[in-house]
Amino acid sequence: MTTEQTSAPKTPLLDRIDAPADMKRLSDRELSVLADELRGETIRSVSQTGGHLGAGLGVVELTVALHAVFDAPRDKIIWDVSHQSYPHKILTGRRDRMKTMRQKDGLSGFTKRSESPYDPFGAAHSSTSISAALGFAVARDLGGACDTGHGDAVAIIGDGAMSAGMAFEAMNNAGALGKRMFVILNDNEMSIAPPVGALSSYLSRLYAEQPFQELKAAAKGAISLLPPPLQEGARRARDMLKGLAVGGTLFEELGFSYVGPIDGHDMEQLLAILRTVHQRATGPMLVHVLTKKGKGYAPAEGANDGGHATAKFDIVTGKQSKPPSNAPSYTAVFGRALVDHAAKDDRIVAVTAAMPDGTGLGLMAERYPSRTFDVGIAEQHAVTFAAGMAAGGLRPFCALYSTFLQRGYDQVVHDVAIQRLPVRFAIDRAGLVGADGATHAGSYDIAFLANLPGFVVMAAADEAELVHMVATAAAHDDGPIAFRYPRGEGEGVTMPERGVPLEIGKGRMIAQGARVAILSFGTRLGEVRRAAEALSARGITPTIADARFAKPLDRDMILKLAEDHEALITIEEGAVGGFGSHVVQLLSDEGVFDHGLKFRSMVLPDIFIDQASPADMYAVAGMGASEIEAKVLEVLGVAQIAGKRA
Ligand SMILES: Cc1ncc(C[n+]2csc(CCOP(=O)(O)OP(=O)(O)O)c2C)c(N)n1
Repeated sequence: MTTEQTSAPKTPLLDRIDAPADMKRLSDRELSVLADELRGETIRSVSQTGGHLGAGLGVVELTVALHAVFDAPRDKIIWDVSHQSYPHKILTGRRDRMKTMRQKDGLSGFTKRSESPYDPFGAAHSSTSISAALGFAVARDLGGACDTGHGDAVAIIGDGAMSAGMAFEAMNNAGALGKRMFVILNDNEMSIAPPVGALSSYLSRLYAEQPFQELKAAAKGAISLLPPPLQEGARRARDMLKGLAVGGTLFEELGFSYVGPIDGHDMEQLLAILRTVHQRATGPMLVHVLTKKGKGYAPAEGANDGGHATAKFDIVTGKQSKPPSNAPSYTAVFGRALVDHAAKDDRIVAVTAAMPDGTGLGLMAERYPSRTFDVGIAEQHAVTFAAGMAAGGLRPFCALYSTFLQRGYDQVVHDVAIQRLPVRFAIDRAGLVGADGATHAGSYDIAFLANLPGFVVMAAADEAELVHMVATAAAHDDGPIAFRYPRGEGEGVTMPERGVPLEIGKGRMIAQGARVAILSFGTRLGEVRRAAEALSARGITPTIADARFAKPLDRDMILKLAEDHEALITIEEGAVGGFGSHVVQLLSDEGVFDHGLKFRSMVLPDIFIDQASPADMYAVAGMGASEIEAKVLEVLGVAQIAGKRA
């Protein structure tokens, strides 16, 4: 046995659980102990892999209670966002694979249909669970065929995720359809950052009006009266529920029966209430559960974000092991550059959708709180809100991750682009992002923005370029403008003292070579340079250019590259339909191919790439330096010789 195994706390109950069915044999007392073991196991496994911690710790008791009362996989337990699903994964046959969490070929950090029958619906973007649960409820009632059968549909959604429009759209629909389904509102008074907005205040009022301690006492009192058999107990639990329910809540107005708030760390309460609603519900039911993010692990409980996400850490001290960084992150560079402009221009305002730190807007919020808006998890609103501010004469920067901007696409088209409003889109996490996997990859923004009339679309090749692009966006009042940059650190280049607006639609030459030109859009430029170095050893010197703009294209530069070279290769950190497609359209429209130009376009492949390190994901995509080198050799017709030599 390794030291680690001998020193690991004993988990006799957890060791007996291969699937939720094994939990049915446990007494309520044992379920409580199981929850304690599960909490320890969750902490241990995240300490070894890094990942989402606080949200999972907050739902340990809830996870055990749900699996004890409901009958998965027949009953569909649907975790919203699903960053809190680690305890669920441990209980549903994936305990031994937790050490592979978020790694190449390992478990996903989110629920995933292809990973387990206990994950009936994949997630990672928020606020989808109620819609999905309603879909399952309707499929059940209309006789849909489902491999795991049909039972109840249960959505577990956080107070942060509940603030998004989709959640309300789903409740509106569910309330009207009146089908039996369960929404568990996991209210920990936290999102990634503190939750914002009127709904959050409303939820706080709900339990402020019903003193929690008294409810807890009442619940306990009622449960202590429960005599076996359970039927009798259920009757009493129902009486208890009457005391709990707060009449006239917003949820009831929407057609749900509301129960709560209940203590999500009190197993007795959870079991009693879930059993009762399970037994009695006839229509949509909302159970309001209060939990604490990071519960039971002091460093997470004490962290500002409740230990939302973490690198590997030392369990005793909570200290995270992060590799030292050599260059500032793109996010931080953006945040600082924006503040510099905001200092000079009080029309600059900034919008984030629940990610003030993730998008680098923390500094802006600190310096200019009245000009920085955290709208909650509400990307659609963020975009139209920014459009309104632009129409009203402000200069809004809408800072979103590429993947979350997807949710606001119609707003981008309809509210921003068609009205040609100068909203500045700061698009973070562009390209492949690593451990969060396919759901978080920023693969599509180039394609879905560059096809919009009047849009300016830029990509920074390094952190200095990003500073100039912030300046360019700040100065651009003639319609919408977007600039994208990846997750992680910059290249370590010398930083300009201040950003200088770039000429719209003009690229830059990086190196003059011969025969083949590589036209890069974004941060693959570093890999292109490395490929060029390797090629020079073979006597091939590619010309390298940085396009800077996918829209408008630098027509003159591109046509000149085409004219002066036998082959042209484009590369971008995005899916097909983006920069390369626009270049090929230009070249074909101009008849360049009629004269025999060899053209290749390196884009993300037409697959969803599973989680791994960003470098590994780009290797899967075939977009590293060696693949660029191979592409050059292939297009010049020397690949085979190279292959033979190797
Ligand atoms: C559409 C979308 N926008 C942003 C995010 C990033 N995000 C992941 S978890 C999270 C906070 C969720 O808060 P809550 O629902 O209260 O769950 P908790 O972490 O508090 O358990 C956010 C904003 C996301 N997953 N999806």
